[in-house]
Amino acid sequence: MLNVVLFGPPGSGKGTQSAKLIEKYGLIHLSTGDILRAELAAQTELGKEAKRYMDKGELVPDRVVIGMIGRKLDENGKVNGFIFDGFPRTTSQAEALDSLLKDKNTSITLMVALEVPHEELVKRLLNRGKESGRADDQNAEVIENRIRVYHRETAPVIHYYEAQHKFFPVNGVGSIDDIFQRLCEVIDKHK
Ligand code: B4P
Repeated sequence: MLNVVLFGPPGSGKGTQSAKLIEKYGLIHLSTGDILRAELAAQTELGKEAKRYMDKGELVPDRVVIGMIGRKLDENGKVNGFIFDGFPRTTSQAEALDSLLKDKNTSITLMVALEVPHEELVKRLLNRGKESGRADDQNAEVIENRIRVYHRETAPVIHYYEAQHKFFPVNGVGSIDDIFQRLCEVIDKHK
Protein backbone atom coordinates (compact mmCIF):
# COMPACT_ATOMS: atom_id res chain seq x y z
CA MET A 1 0.00 0.00 0.00
CA LEU A 2 1.01 3.61 -0.55
CA ASN A 3 0.11 5.68 2.52
CA VAL A 4 1.01 9.37 2.24
CA VAL A 5 0.75 12.05 4.92
CA LEU A 6 0.28 15.38 3.13
CA PHE A 7 1.46 17.95 5.64
CA GLY A 8 1.68 21.73 5.87
CA PRO A 9 0.25 24.82 7.57
CA PRO A 10 -3.33 26.01 6.94
CA GLY A 11 -3.60 27.26 3.38
CA SER A 12 -0.49 25.47 2.14
CA GLY A 13 -2.43 23.57 -0.55
CA LYS A 14 -3.07 20.22 1.12
CA GLY A 15 -6.71 19.97 0.01
CA THR A 16 -5.86 21.26 -3.48
CA GLN A 17 -2.99 18.82 -4.06
CA SER A 18 -4.81 15.86 -2.46
CA ALA A 19 -7.50 16.06 -5.13
CA LYS A 20 -4.84 15.60 -7.84
CA LEU A 21 -2.83 12.95 -5.99
CA ILE A 22 -5.79 10.64 -5.32
CA GLU A 23 -6.59 10.66 -9.02
CA LYS A 24 -3.02 9.86 -10.14
CA TYR A 25 -2.26 7.16 -7.57
CA GLY A 26 -5.79 5.75 -7.02
CA LEU A 27 -5.74 6.49 -3.29
CA ILE A 28 -8.51 7.14 -0.77
CA HIS A 29 -8.58 10.75 0.48
CA LEU A 30 -9.02 11.14 4.24
CA SER A 31 -9.25 14.83 5.19
CA THR A 32 -10.12 15.40 8.83
CA GLY A 33 -11.13 18.99 7.96
CA ASP A 34 -13.62 17.75 5.32
CA ILE A 35 -14.99 15.04 7.62
CA LEU A 36 -15.44 17.56 10.45
CA ARG A 37 -17.17 20.05 8.12
CA ALA A 38 -19.55 17.29 6.94
CA GLU A 39 -20.42 16.48 10.58
CA LEU A 40 -20.95 20.18 11.20
CA ALA A 41 -23.28 20.52 8.19
CA ALA A 42 -25.28 17.46 9.34
CA GLN A 43 -25.47 19.03 12.83
CA THR A 44 -24.38 15.82 14.56
CA GLU A 45 -23.26 15.90 18.23
CA LEU A 46 -19.66 15.44 17.00
CA GLY A 47 -20.11 18.35 14.56
CA LYS A 48 -21.49 20.60 17.30
CA GLU A 49 -18.53 19.81 19.55
CA ALA A 50 -16.01 20.35 16.71
CA LYS A 51 -17.54 23.71 15.75
CA ARG A 52 -16.59 25.22 19.13
CA TYR A 53 -12.91 24.62 18.32
CA MET A 54 -12.89 25.20 14.55
CA ASP A 55 -14.56 28.62 14.81
CA LYS A 56 -11.69 29.80 17.02
CA GLY A 57 -8.98 28.18 14.90
CA GLU A 58 -8.12 25.69 17.66
CA LEU A 59 -7.55 21.97 17.16
CA VAL A 60 -10.44 19.60 17.78
CA PRO A 61 -9.53 17.18 20.66
CA ASP A 62 -7.35 14.19 19.68
CA ARG A 63 -9.88 11.57 20.89
CA VAL A 64 -12.51 12.96 18.46
CA VAL A 65 -10.32 12.99 15.32
CA ILE A 66 -8.53 9.71 16.11
CA GLY A 67 -11.91 7.96 16.54
CA MET A 68 -13.10 9.43 13.24
CA ILE A 69 -10.02 8.25 11.31
CA GLY A 70 -10.25 4.78 12.89
CA ARG A 71 -13.84 4.43 11.63
CA LYS A 72 -12.90 5.64 8.13
CA LEU A 73 -10.01 3.14 7.91
CA ASP A 74 -12.40 0.34 8.87
CA GLU A 75 -14.92 1.42 6.21
CA ASN A 76 -12.25 1.17 3.48
CA GLY A 77 -11.04 -2.43 3.45
CA LYS A 78 -9.04 -3.42 0.37
CA VAL A 79 -7.54 -0.28 -1.21
CA ASN A 80 -4.29 0.90 -2.88
CA GLY A 81 -3.60 3.25 0.01
CA PHE A 82 -4.56 6.53 1.65
CA ILE A 83 -3.72 10.22 1.53
CA PHE A 84 -3.98 11.67 5.02
CA ASP A 85 -4.76 15.38 4.58
CA GLY A 86 -4.67 17.51 7.73
CA PHE A 87 -4.02 14.45 9.91
CA PRO A 88 -1.98 13.83 12.04
CA ARG A 89 -1.88 17.34 13.53
CA THR A 90 -0.34 16.38 16.90
CA THR A 91 2.28 13.84 17.92
CA SER A 92 -0.41 11.84 19.77
CA GLN A 93 -2.39 11.64 16.52
CA ALA A 94 0.75 10.44 14.70
CA GLU A 95 1.31 7.69 17.28
CA ALA A 96 -2.35 6.65 17.10
CA LEU A 97 -2.20 6.52 13.29
CA ASP A 98 0.85 4.24 13.37
CA SER A 99 -0.96 1.89 15.70
CA LEU A 100 -4.20 1.91 13.62
CA LEU A 101 -2.20 1.10 10.46
CA LYS A 102 -0.19 -1.60 12.23
CA ASP A 103 -3.47 -3.37 13.08
CA LYS A 104 -4.07 -3.46 9.31
CA ASN A 105 -0.53 -4.75 8.60
CA THR A 106 0.52 -1.55 6.88
CA SER A 107 2.33 1.72 7.71
CA ILE A 108 2.97 5.29 6.55
CA THR A 109 5.17 5.28 3.43
CA LEU A 110 6.22 8.94 3.62
CA MET A 111 5.25 12.42 4.75
CA VAL A 112 5.44 15.23 2.18
CA ALA A 113 5.33 18.69 3.72
CA LEU A 114 4.32 21.78 1.74
CA GLU A 115 6.38 24.83 2.71
CA VAL A 116 4.74 28.24 2.17
CA PRO A 117 5.63 31.63 3.75
CA HIS A 118 3.31 33.20 6.32
CA GLU A 119 2.06 36.14 4.17
CA GLU A 120 1.16 33.82 1.30
CA LEU A 121 -0.86 31.56 3.64
CA VAL A 122 -2.86 34.50 4.98
CA LYS A 123 -3.49 35.81 1.46
CA ARG A 124 -4.73 32.43 0.17
CA LEU A 125 -7.02 31.81 3.15
CA LEU A 126 -8.60 35.28 3.05
CA ASN A 127 -9.17 34.79 -0.69
CA ARG A 128 -10.86 31.44 -0.14
CA GLY A 129 -12.94 33.01 2.66
CA LYS A 130 -14.48 35.43 0.16
CA GLU A 131 -15.84 32.56 -1.96
CA SER A 132 -16.24 29.48 0.23
CA GLY A 133 -18.26 30.90 3.12
CA ARG A 134 -15.94 29.04 5.52
CA ALA A 135 -16.17 30.93 8.82
CA ASP A 136 -12.57 30.10 9.79
CA ASP A 137 -11.27 31.67 6.54
CA GLN A 138 -13.07 34.99 6.96
CA ASN A 139 -11.50 36.41 10.07
CA ALA A 140 -7.86 37.54 10.02
CA GLU A 141 -7.48 36.90 13.76
CA VAL A 142 -8.74 33.32 13.47
CA ILE A 143 -6.36 32.73 10.54
CA GLU A 144 -3.41 34.03 12.59
CA ASN A 145 -4.44 31.76 15.46
CA ARG A 146 -4.60 28.71 13.14
CA ILE A 147 -1.06 29.44 11.97
CA ARG A 148 0.11 29.92 15.59
CA VAL A 149 -1.53 26.62 16.59
CA TYR A 150 0.20 24.98 13.61
CA HIS A 151 3.65 26.13 14.78
CA ARG A 152 2.97 25.22 18.42
CA GLU A 153 1.13 21.90 18.15
CA THR A 154 1.43 20.55 14.62
CA ALA A 155 4.95 21.39 13.38
CA PRO A 156 6.53 19.03 16.01
CA VAL A 157 4.94 16.13 14.08
CA ILE A 158 7.75 16.69 11.55
CA HIS A 159 10.28 15.36 14.09
CA TYR A 160 8.17 12.22 14.54
CA TYR A 161 8.50 11.32 10.84
CA GLU A 162 12.05 12.65 10.56
CA ALA A 163 13.10 10.10 13.19
CA GLN A 164 11.63 7.39 10.93
CA HIS A 165 13.41 8.88 7.84
CA LYS A 166 10.02 9.51 6.24
CA PHE A 167 9.93 13.35 6.14
CA PHE A 168 10.28 15.14 2.77
CA PRO A 169 9.80 18.94 2.45
CA VAL A 170 8.50 20.37 -0.84
CA ASN A 171 8.35 24.00 -1.98
CA GLY A 172 4.61 24.89 -1.91
CA VAL A 173 4.91 28.20 -3.80
CA GLY A 174 4.25 28.33 -7.54
CA SER A 175 1.54 27.08 -9.88
CA ILE A 176 -0.68 24.22 -8.68
CA ASP A 177 0.64 22.00 -11.52
CA ASP A 178 4.30 22.75 -10.74
CA ILE A 179 3.80 21.90 -7.07
CA PHE A 180 1.97 18.71 -8.08
CA GLN A 181 4.99 17.68 -10.21
CA ARG A 182 7.32 18.29 -7.26
CA LEU A 183 5.15 16.11 -5.00
CA CYS A 184 4.94 13.30 -7.59
CA GLU A 185 8.74 13.27 -7.99
CA VAL A 186 9.21 12.74 -4.26
CA ILE A 187 6.46 10.12 -4.01
CA ASP A 188 7.69 8.17 -7.07
CA LYS A 189 11.19 8.10 -5.63
CA HIS A 190 10.10 6.69 -2.27
CA LYS A 191 7.01 4.58 -2.92
P1 B4P B 1 -8.45 21.88 7.29
O1 B4P B 1 -9.70 21.58 6.58
O2 B4P B 1 -7.40 20.82 7.30
O3 B4P B 1 -8.00 23.24 6.62
P2 B4P B 1 -6.69 23.95 6.25
O4 B4P B 1 -5.47 23.27 6.75
O5 B4P B 1 -6.92 25.34 6.71
O6 B4P B 1 -6.72 24.04 4.67
P3 B4P B 1 -6.00 23.29 3.49
O7 B4P B 1 -4.55 23.23 3.76
O8 B4P B 1 -6.67 22.00 3.14
O9 B4P B 1 -6.36 24.31 2.34
P4 B4P B 1 -5.58 24.45 0.99
O10 B4P B 1 -4.22 24.74 1.47
O11 B4P B 1 -5.77 23.33 0.05
O12 B4P B 1 -8.73 22.26 8.83
C1 B4P B 1 -9.73 23.15 9.27
C2 B4P B 1 -9.92 23.06 10.80
O13 B4P B 1 -10.41 21.74 11.17
C3 B4P B 1 -8.66 23.23 11.66
O14 B4P B 1 -8.37 24.59 11.93
C4 B4P B 1 -9.07 22.44 12.95
O15 B4P B 1 -9.89 23.20 13.79
C5 B4P B 1 -9.89 21.29 12.42
N1 B4P B 1 -9.08 20.07 12.20
C6 B4P B 1 -8.85 19.47 10.98
N2 B4P B 1 -8.09 18.37 11.13
C7 B4P B 1 -7.81 18.27 12.46
C8 B4P B 1 -7.02 17.36 13.23
N3 B4P B 1 -6.38 16.32 12.66
N4 B4P B 1 -6.92 17.55 14.57
C9 B4P B 1 -7.57 18.56 15.16
N5 B4P B 1 -8.32 19.47 14.49
C10 B4P B 1 -8.44 19.34 13.14
O16 B4P B 1 -6.16 25.71 0.27
C11 B4P B 1 -6.10 27.01 0.74
C12 B4P B 1 -6.38 27.99 -0.39
O17 B4P B 1 -5.19 28.18 -1.13
C13 B4P B 1 -7.43 27.54 -1.40
O18 B4P B 1 -8.29 28.59 -1.68
C14 B4P B 1 -6.63 27.16 -2.64
O19 B4P B 1 -7.34 27.40 -3.83
C15 B4P B 1 -5.43 28.07 -2.52
N6 B4P B 1 -4.24 27.49 -3.14
C16 B4P B 1 -3.84 26.19 -3.08
N7 B4P B 1 -2.69 26.02 -3.75
C17 B4P B 1 -2.34 27.26 -4.25
C18 B4P B 1 -1.22 27.73 -5.02
N8 B4P B 1 -0.27 26.93 -5.45
N9 B4P B 1 -1.17 29.05 -5.32
C19 B4P B 1 -2.15 29.90 -4.90
N10 B4P B 1 -3.23 29.49 -4.17
C20 B4P B 1 -3.32 28.19 -3.85
